[in-house]
Amino acid sequence: MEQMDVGLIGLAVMGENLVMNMESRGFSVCVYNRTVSKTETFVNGRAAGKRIRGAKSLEELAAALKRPRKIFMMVKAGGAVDELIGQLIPVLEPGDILIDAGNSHFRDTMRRTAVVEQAGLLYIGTGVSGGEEGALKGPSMMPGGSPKAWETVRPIFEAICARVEDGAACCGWVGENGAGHFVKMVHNGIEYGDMQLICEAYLLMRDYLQMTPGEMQAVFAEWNKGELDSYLIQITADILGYEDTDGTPLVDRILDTAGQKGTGKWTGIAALEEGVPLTLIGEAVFSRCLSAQKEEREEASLKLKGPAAAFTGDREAFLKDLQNALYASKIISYAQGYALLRAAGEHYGWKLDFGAIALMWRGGCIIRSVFLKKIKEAFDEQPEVKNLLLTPYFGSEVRRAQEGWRRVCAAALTQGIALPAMCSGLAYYDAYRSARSSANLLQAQRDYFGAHTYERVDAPRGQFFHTNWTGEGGSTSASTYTV
Ligand code: NBP
Repeated sequence: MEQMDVGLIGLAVMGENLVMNMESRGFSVCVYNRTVSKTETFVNGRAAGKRIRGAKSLEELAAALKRPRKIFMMVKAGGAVDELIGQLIPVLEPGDILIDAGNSHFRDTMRRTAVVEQAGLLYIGTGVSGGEEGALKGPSMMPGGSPKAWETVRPIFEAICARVEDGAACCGWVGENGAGHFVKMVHNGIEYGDMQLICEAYLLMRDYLQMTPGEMQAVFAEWNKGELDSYLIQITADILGYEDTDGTPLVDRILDTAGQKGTGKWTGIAALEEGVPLTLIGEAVFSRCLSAQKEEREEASLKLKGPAAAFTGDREAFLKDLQNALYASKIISYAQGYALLRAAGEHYGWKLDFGAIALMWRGGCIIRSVFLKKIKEAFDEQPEVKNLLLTPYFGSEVRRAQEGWRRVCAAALTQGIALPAMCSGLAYYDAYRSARSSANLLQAQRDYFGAHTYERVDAPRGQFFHTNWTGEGGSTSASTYTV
């Protein structure tokens, strides 16, 4: 019987579509699913007549594949992946390659890479973004893991991934062990930020400018022609124009409680661990949490009063300001996300290519946008730049957009409309560009109550002082360290 090019385990929405994608690019695929009836349904239905064969057991799957075997695992993230790895190692041979294409946590991927390599096999943990459609037509892919595996599987990844207008592949080797899944995690965090920013613009249009969904649709469609041109702005316009069965806007019927599956939270936790201010994405995650407290918010809305928002003035001018506020905040979000990537790269020893990562996100994935082309250019010009805001292009773009951004945040604050992401983005911008912060007072407070010591502006860095502030403390100080 013909030996198949690739194996894939997990025939849910992502797995099925990835198989169809691989087959359409010329690869024969042997598939396995824990619930065997799903394999049969797929092989005899959607996959009928294609170079796709079903296996009823992992042994049968292993026997059907060309050496070295290349097996994608597209199963629920978490324990299922460990369970599968445990079952696969005994039926595979040295040099075979296991590819986890689910949304695994990068630390799990680091651990699994070591386990699989110890068994003589090679491991890849790859981010895959683009949902069902991306999996079928070409997702953005972010592979990391055992470097030796990359050249073998590269032709498959490059054949099935998304491509941008000039033909460049939205896929590239990210780095060792968990690097691919880390980059995918940050991608998802950035997605949370982008979505929250769009929702804040929508909130101002709805509650302050009193615009109808139809009017908002036209604005988003217009914004999609300029620097905000992106998949998420485009689907927002589509959503605002979508009518329910009775002809009224469906968006008004949807309950305002957000769900989340954890990757935004993981990004926030990683930022806290690395000590990187990822304030905007953090606010996006917390906004989802607050939205989910629907009943409590309803009670609070009756008890806690604020100003009644009322817009007077030039609506077109305000909408222009809002466009600038969204754009500038988005720059902050990406600057913070990339700062997290930089810190993690240094911490874990990954040599991350930030321009290449921007290219991976340019097509196929949920955050795809014209904007990422500019990010790629900025990092290609200055790969070592510490922060995207310090590049000439983005520095001048934020300077250009900031007046409108400030007016929007000021209006929201005085009118009592919550814009946590846009306002925290602005606070970050102002704090980041401050040569002198308020932390001199903070250090004094720490030294006052805990003898934590401080450095002086008139002494060399690294020399620490303690003051007996009350005259009652001693001269003994705590040890000085930062975690
Ligand atoms: P799900 O995340 O819903 O996973 C379902 C699949 O996992 C089924 O094939 C199921 O087999 C299999 N599975 C489970 Br559950 N436990 C298993 C176990 N112990 N051993 C073997 N197989 C097991 O599917 P999905 O939405 O297609 O997502 C797959 C992966 O891709 C996930 O990690 C997800 O986070 C990620 N992802 C999803 C999207 C998306 O848009 N959905 C986008 C990007 C990435 P069964 O049929 O026997 O129950």
